[in-house]
Amino acid sequence: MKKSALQTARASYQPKLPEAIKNGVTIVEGKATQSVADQEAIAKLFPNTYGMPVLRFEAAAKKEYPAINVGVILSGGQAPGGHNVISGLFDGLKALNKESRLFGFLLGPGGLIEHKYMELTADIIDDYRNTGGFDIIGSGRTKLETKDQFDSGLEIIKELGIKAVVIIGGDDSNTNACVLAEYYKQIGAGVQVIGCPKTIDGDLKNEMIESSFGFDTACKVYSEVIGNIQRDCNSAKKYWHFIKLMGRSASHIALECALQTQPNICLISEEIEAKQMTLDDVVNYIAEIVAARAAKGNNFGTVLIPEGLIEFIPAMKRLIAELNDYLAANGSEFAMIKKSEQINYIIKHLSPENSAIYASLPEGVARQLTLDRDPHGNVQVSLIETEKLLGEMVGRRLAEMKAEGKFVGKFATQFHFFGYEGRCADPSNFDADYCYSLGYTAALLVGEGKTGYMSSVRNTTKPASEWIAGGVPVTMMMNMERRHGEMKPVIQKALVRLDGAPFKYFAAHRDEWAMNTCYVYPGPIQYFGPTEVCDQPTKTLMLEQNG
Ligand code: FBP
Repeated sequence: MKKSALQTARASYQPKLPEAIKNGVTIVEGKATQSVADQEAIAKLFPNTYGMPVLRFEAAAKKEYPAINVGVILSGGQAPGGHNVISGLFDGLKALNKESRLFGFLLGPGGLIEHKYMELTADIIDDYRNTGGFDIIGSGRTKLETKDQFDSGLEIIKELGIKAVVIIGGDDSNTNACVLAEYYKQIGAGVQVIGCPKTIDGDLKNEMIESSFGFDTACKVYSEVIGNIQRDCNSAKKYWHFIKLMGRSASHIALECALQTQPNICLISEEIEAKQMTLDDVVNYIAEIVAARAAKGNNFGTVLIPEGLIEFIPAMKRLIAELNDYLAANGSEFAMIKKSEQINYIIKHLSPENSAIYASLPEGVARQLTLDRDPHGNVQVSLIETEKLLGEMVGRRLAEMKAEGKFVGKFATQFHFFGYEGRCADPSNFDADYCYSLGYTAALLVGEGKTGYMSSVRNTTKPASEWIAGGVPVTMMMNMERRHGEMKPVIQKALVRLDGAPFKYFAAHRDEWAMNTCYVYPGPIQYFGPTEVCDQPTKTLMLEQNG
């Protein structure tokens, strides 16, 4: 692998660890825990792993540990810092016993089921320290959920003498990790399962997990480019930039980027849903700000749009649900309709409310809603170009306002989508340290014989030496939710809280940011330099922890 100058210099960065786990450790157990909701149902489904205490590691005299073989899996979308979780895990296992070995299952959970793996030796690990990406072993979205899969995994686990599997993933992958932990314990397989909280989306967090890794770096990458666009925008003063930001469902990324860059407008899906806003309400909200800025001679601005917005607009949600049902039942008839007639065909066959909304959509979006479907026949919401949808509809609304004498300016647009470019960036110092600590902590949980736990590192707005490392029982984060028509135990997804400090701060400032140009230009992530430039956590975390 040819290395860039930064990669070479960055390879020698030694990530920081909490002081308490640098040498020997002892476990301090908290009280027995309960799931966040549906206690009876979850306790029944997890008789062997429910109710375990929260664990905290404290410094103690060094102990002897036997050599342990461990398997690791990267699951789901890439997030900066995955390689540091693996290097922390590797170093942690070697610190327990230098004969310990680490095996990586290839291309996600599928590697465990299909017995595809590689041993991760010191040379390989060294090549990937402090780098972005998941390419060391690859990732995948195969869901680990059936008994056959668990049994197939157990065959290779036994063959390699593996005592524990560490699953690095988001809420669904960690839910499945817990189901696997429960199953292996129930059948007496002697295999531990530990989870690590990953996702740029930032929606795997709760009282004990302060943030999922990768959120920090991804938001800093997006904020850098948003800042650059804002400077361009403020220089030429002639475009409105509509910027869609990744984050399948929750709006944490959009909110954090708004806190970092102070755009003119940022939409928060959770607020739009809470206020039961229609698509027209959202369009009017943006158009009013464009018109008010134009009245002051400012025909430019920025709008941040969370990727999941469409599904949070109640009327759009109803339209998508009807389209899904209608096309599932009448797909073959629809396939026979001439392309030029398809939109009219759908308009004629939907209920009056949904038909009116569908007819009001720009043609490109209407087509996306009916043609681009996933293997289950559902609309691929993340492919919908929401930024263009809103830009076009705002343009139409402004034309009406112009005719009414309510808009006096010009409206020219540019569109952007920032997603994949942030998922594999070299981890920021925060993510490099946080991930390494999560991996190292996972090794300690394995060494202490724990299963059904998620590695947890808290107190993260303080210097790394003061971070608190331990484990949280995964069942503690669960509730029952309807999935594919059935009630299932799942880790509760954390959406943006409208009563939380980050949203409240944003809401208190957004009117000023809308009318005045208050852009902030964060610049690129810095890996070397003063701590106030290089080591800051996200604004979301700072506000959540410190108000
Ligand atoms: P995870 O939840 O698996 O971490 O993935 C998050 C994410 O990056 C979302 O923000 C995005 O909607 C999705 O993955 C894209 O998925 P894919 O990589 O399959 O296109």
